[in-house]
Amino acid sequence: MREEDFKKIEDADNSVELLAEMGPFADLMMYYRCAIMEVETKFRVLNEQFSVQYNRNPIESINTRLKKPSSIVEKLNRKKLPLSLKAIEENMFDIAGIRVICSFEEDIYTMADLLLQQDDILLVERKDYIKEPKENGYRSLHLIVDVPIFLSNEKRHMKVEVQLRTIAMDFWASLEHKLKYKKHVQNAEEIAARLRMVADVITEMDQAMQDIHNMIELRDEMEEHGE
Ligand code: 0O2
Repeated sequence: MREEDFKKIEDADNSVELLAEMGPFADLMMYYRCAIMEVETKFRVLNEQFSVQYNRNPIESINTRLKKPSSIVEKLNRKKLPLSLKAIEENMFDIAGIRVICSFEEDIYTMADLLLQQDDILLVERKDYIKEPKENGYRSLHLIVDVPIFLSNEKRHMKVEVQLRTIAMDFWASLEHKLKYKKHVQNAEEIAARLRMVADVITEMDQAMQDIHNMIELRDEMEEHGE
């Protein structure tokens, strides 16, 4: 693709007509949308099975997003990568994003393991910001996975970024995200310090909720066995 085509892509966030003109780029975005559908369905299937077999839903909600064209171009420029579809596919693994919100921390690891066990899923990268939170207090489990999509004439392998978090981690990250993208925030340091403090509080809370949940599950099991 030519440089001017990428300029058009950058301007095309709100213009479906313009994007439709960008044949190869629009195709690539369609492949990523298909990859999101594949991975989202895998999580929904797991949640459904848990709901029937264990009478509970480990997944609270799932959000998906496709990176905006302008953000793709901005990231390519920032990383000094060429403006090409090849550069996007080979270097940008967060075009297709899926966020899985779980009630409990253990469910995050269960869901991640169950996804990674599937024989068409390949793990490309794993970042565990729960075991090792970021300096600012950010916690989540990040996976980059390779998933095949089956089109009418070919099979393609696409990368999808999966973020798994508890409800509390997600609540925290949404608020912190606002701080990052606001340009002129007064008291930014104080806000960052309070966010770090709250991150510790929710880490403790997640742990306490997990413990209580395990106690309830154990009691249910004992009752089932007539103990
Ligand atoms: P958006 O708008 O959510 O997409 P990368 O720059 O992506 O190649 P990086 O930064 O090492 O590499 O990737 P990482 O650490 O896996 O983080 C990618 C995404 O995780 C971010 O995407 C955020 O969604 C989330 N994330 C990571 N760190 C933080 C954090 O400190 N606070 C919050 N709120 N979210 C975080 P984007 O592209 O930054 O944003």
